[in-house]
Amino acid sequence: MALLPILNYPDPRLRTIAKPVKEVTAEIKTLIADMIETMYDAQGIGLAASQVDRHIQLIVMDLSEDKNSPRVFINPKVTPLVEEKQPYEEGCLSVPEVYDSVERPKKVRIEALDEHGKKIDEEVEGLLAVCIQHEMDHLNGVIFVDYFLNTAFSCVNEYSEWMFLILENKKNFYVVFLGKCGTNIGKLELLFVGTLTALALF
Ligand code: K1U
Ligand code: ZN
Repeated sequence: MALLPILNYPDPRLRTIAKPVKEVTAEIKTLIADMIETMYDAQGIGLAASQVDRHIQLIVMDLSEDKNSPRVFINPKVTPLVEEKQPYEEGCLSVPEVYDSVERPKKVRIEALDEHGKKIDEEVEGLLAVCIQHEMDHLNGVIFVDYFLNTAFSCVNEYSEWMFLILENKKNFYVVFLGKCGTNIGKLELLFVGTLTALALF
């Protein structure tokens, strides 16, 4: 078994949409074992293949106290069963040290295959419902910070010769000065995403 490097936000590879697994080959079985080891090593309760740069529909999870009951979800489909949403303080192994509340449907149905090709069809609530929705987001290129970082960009020529970003999340506004108007902002996107990460940590 091997520990796999986990991609960190804002790595653009985390935005890749995962493809279905066609067959559980020996290579996929090795990946499952490596992902479980990586999840335990990182002290996570779940891990999506996207986070280790494998863009296939594969999730591992272990919600047990003793960390001895790993579960595998292959080609998962998750359907909300109720409109009611519940907040949960989420973390993400791809966004170290950031925790924030995300509201998700309280009860969902999980349809998937396990590592033996056996069908999973469960109606779940609580941490399993939270975690499977978080991991499904990874397979779809969505990261939990997307739920609470709304951003706006503004260059206010009328009032100032300076370019600045107005960043807004659900708690605060931040103003980040970029430079004088008319200067090269070719790296704006990178700076923007990098700044968001820094501010998320703030
Ligand atoms: O997908 C990931 O990044 C793993 C993530 C799963 C997750 C945690 C909490 C809510 C939703 C999804 C983690 O495991 S982050 C680590 C973490 O938050 C945690 C670790 C141990 C116990 C409880 C939470
Ligand atoms: Zn995550």
